[in-house]
Amino acid sequence: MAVMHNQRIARLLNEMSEYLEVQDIPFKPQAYARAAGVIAGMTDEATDIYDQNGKKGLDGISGVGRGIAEKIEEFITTGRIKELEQMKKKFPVNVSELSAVQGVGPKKIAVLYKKLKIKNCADLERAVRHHTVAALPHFGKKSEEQILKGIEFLKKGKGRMLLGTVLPLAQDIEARLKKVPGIKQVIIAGSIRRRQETIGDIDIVATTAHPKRAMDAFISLPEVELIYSSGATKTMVRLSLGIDADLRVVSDDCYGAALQYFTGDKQHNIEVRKIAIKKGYKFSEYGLFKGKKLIAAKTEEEIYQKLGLAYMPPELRTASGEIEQARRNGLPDLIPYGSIRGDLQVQTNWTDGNASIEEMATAAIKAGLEYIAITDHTTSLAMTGGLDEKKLAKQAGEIDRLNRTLRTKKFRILKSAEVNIMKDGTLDISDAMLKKLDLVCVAAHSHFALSEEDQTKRIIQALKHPLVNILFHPTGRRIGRREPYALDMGKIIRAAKQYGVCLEANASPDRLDLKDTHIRMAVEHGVKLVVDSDAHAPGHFDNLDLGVAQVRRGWGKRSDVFNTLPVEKLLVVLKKLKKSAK
Ligand code: DGT
Ligand code: CA
Ligand code: CA
Ligand code: ZN
Repeated sequence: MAVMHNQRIARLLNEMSEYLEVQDIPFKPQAYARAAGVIAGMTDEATDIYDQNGKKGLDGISGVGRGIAEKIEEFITTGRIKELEQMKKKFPVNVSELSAVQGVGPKKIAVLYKKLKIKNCADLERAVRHHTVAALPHFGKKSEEQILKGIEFLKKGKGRMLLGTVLPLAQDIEARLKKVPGIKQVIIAGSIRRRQETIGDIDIVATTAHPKRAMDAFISLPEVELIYSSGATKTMVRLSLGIDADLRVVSDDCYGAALQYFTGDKQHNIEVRKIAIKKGYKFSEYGLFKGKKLIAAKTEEEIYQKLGLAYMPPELRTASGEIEQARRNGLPDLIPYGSIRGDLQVQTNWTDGNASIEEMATAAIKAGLEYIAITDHTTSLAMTGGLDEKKLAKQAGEIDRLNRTLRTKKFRILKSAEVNIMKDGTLDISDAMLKKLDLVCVAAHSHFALSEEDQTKRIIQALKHPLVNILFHPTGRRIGRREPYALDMGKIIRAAKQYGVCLEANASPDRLDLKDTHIRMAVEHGVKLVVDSDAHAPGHFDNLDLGVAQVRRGWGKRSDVFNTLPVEKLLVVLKKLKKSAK
């Protein structure tokens, strides 16, 4: 069975939800959306559950009712959901494409189809440019402008997928190719190896004395949907995930050269080639040569060394100063993967997460963590059922109870909250209550349209608060969906330093907020970071390494990230940092 099955099922359930909502059917859409979230966040495969316990097993997943369990069974056994296909026939609209446009929801999609026969983004763009949309009910001139902006934003990111979506599949393919007899080395190169936040295609480098065997194994992968071309050194295919993959095969002697070449990025490679030429070498994917004489090809290390450069981790290869530092042996010792000890942003079913505090703690222990902070939303974020002070106090009682039972496991649940920052920079929870928490985290979730000056002032106002320890997802972007709000990051970073606040490197695949350049700025200014998964489901702790990757891309060391510390130490340094605030 293909990998990422949970993701595929979740995508389908989401589609069900969207089509039901467009038809204005009550309640069902929410149930499907919720089930999709549950399935996407599960650590067990739904297909395994079905194999072991049938429909009953699926029905037993909390958040999945009997009707939806039936649909999942239908999909697992037949590969389709009839009802969805019927709805698509009746309503031949690309709902997921249209609803990706900021400001376009199911109700509007229904109107757009009924009145203007709009079926997809291209139709919508044409209509908006002809100003035929503004006159429709629920629309106006302003929403036309917003839609156009949204479409342009989507076009910019077209064809690229989130690292977090592609990486698990790429790693799985890598593992399967490694087992093919005759293949010596296999590695994912390109933007994935550099852990870039979005991915254009998957580049795989393999070494073998039997290229044909490797190519045959590659094109026989169950995920291969289409073969563009297949030759002795290069095969290009399309995968069912909706992304292309290339396999290049070289002999084992030039593994390092090929790997360096196909890892990129292009700009880094251009700079490296310039250095090679200056030294009188020729450099290609087959090696570093002086005339016809081979100088280095087997490993990346020896190629860089012959060029007078220290080895550069792939995450740094962006032609932004790494080559100068490598020449001086001045590259930072990057934070290692797997070095996060505790996750400081975890939501539960007290608000918009889909599991209990206990279930999240159990999953965190399984993921090898030593502590988590429970950071449910607060009262002014009504759509998530944000907690007021009474509920926060009640939650604290529950955490105390769980901590007593977890003591033997040396695991600790910290009391915290994702306190909502109001428009004027104040918080929606009283100081008296905040004082009872182990740490206080803040975030903005609304008023994204403020001017850069006002937004910066507003956030700094929150950082000034004497009890605030961490600013969550500082720029509010959602990759491919929402631009960051306007913010003077230089000022935010200086304020974080001044007021003893840590900045979050949020590891959620579509946030990755802060981004690499901001992290580098923070690190340069000595501002401390934390890496959080922003978990809303037990499976989300797996995302922590995406945040570590982002910190590595921002030249961050282990010592720059506070939650690499054991919990007692973490609490001490957070306090100390706050005390040092001016
Ligand atoms: P992507 O796929 O858009 O996410 O980004 P990359 O970096 O994976 O780019 P891709 O797939 O076009 O090429 C993979 C690597 O191969 C790239 O990072 C550097 C190398 N490469 C590709 N084309 C060229 C080229 O024309 N010149 C040089 N020096 N390197 C190239
Ligand atoms: Ca690529
Ligand atoms: Ca490529
Ligand atoms: Zn948030």
